Amino acid sequence: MRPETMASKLKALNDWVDDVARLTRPDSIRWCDGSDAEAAALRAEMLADGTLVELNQDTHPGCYLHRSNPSDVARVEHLTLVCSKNQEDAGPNNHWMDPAEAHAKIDALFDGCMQGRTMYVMPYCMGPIDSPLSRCGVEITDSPYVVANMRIMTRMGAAALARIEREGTFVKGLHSIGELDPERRFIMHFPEELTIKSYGSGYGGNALLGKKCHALRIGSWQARQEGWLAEHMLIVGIENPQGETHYVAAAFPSACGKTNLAMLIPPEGYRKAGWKVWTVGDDICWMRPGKDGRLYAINPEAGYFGVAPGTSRSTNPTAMETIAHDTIFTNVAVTADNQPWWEGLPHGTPVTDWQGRPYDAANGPAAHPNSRFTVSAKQCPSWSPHAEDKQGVPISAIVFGGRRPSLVPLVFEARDWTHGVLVGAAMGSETTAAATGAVGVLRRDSMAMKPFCGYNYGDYFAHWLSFDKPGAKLPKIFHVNWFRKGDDGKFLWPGYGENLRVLEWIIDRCKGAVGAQETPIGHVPRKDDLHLDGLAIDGTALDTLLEVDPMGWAAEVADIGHYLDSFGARTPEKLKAEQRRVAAALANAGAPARKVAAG
Ligand code: OXD
Ligand code: MN
Repeated sequence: MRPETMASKLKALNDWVDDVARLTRPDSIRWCDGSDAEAAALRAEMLADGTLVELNQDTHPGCYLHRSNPSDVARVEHLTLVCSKNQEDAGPNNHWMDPAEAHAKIDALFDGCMQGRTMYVMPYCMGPIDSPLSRCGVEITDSPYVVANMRIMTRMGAAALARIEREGTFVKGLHSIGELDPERRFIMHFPEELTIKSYGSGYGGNALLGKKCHALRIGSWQARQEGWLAEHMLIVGIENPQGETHYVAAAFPSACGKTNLAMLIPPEGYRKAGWKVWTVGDDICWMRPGKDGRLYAINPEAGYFGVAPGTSRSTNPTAMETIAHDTIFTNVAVTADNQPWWEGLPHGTPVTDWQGRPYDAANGPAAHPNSRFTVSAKQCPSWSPHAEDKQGVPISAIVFGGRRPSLVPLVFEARDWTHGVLVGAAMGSETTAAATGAVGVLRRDSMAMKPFCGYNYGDYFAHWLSFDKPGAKLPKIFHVNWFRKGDDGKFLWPGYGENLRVLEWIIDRCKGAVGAQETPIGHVPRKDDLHLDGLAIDGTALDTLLEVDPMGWAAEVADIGHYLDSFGARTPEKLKAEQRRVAAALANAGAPARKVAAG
């Protein structure tokens, strides 16, 4: 750690740290250098005060458990604000407060809040340290748990500080756990000031400010100004037996399987044939057009903050290997011999639940449904050798998807970029435990960015459309649905590793090597277009998975029209025209035309 007296060479950074210290009045200030010695010292302090609990070091070397305050286990969308000068710029997709009012409100909470605490100053870089696509920030926090997580999730410390000092600019993030009181909690973003202020929560998405707050909300705002895209997407490389790797970026809402897809294990037949899967990122993707007109992507993160429940040797063996050592677990249960445990693990019995109580099924699940692991990406056996490439990896296909129990086919391809933007904008999904509130409710979640787009969705759609310009060689756009259910309520598609069959069709479509059926909603594979050998799936399930119901879709597309209208004049006319084109195509296909409100 830098001694307390040692500050940065950058005056703007020193001045800000001084201002924050004057406001929050910590007992001491520590500048984090990201070193192993610093991490070990912090860990010892957290073990001593109970912030971390040691797990079984024989079975899980270097693994620790953190139990959060039970009222602080997920993102809080209703307390997350975008404080742009003009409310319209934040849009109806964001909660908004006037910046002056917001600063006053949250600074009153920060006033004196670090008394008796240490204030940590963490310079970090989102993306490979030498990449022109990366962006830096500094987070100030009073939580050592946040420091330990940020060290895994970002390039945190001396190298980031050196880049910040060279560039002279950085995103300012101020965080305090405050009293962990849900009544005194705000996650505020001031995009025009490149500033984040977060008070009252220690939960990942609210407190690790490099992740959702910087890499998505502020990042999306910067991306629009600078001509790139900051997206809630995994990035995966699919290598075929000929040794050719295609990179796919895929947007799914939180807790809908991004980590599983990013770490997919090919089905046995594919493995034997020589298919490999390479993980570049599991949650966030920054993409920018390269000189050749293609989109190039980096993963701004350096680790995974993944959902534990449901992760097992059968669903995600790669993740299980990744988290077998040097991992921070948050809100999982533990077994009698002190191993981490969560629902979905076939072995082991929980004896202590996520709140540290003796496990009793009457209290609900042993592990919190949004319990997490934080682990370095470097521990992932499928970590791509190109994950650190400073120019990023070229994207062949963009995939959108959500939890749709009915209507939406297993996969379809948009006919062009504009249609693809409509498909992304129209995305819907059932809500999950990653945010507080009801679970399993269908809501529109355009590009899986509903909780993360730092500006008006109408402007965001226009920004997406703007990439279609002369010379652009844009990826093809697809939509997938792994979550379609049959009448018995069971999933029709096996998912997990078998999803490679769908990715193969997607990649072959990009290469023009496979057929499809043209439908009003886009190109859908016929049964024979998918490689299904070795897969036990019955013909009727497949028929349902690949069917397009014009009546059902007419209602869906009419609803999409209303949704686009809800962003008023900011929704680009081109997107509305595209919605009308699809509605007309459905009407021609035999569905009764439905009236769409004029916008
Ligand atoms: C996450 C989320 O933690 O989307 O990645 O909530
Ligand atoms: Mn996410």
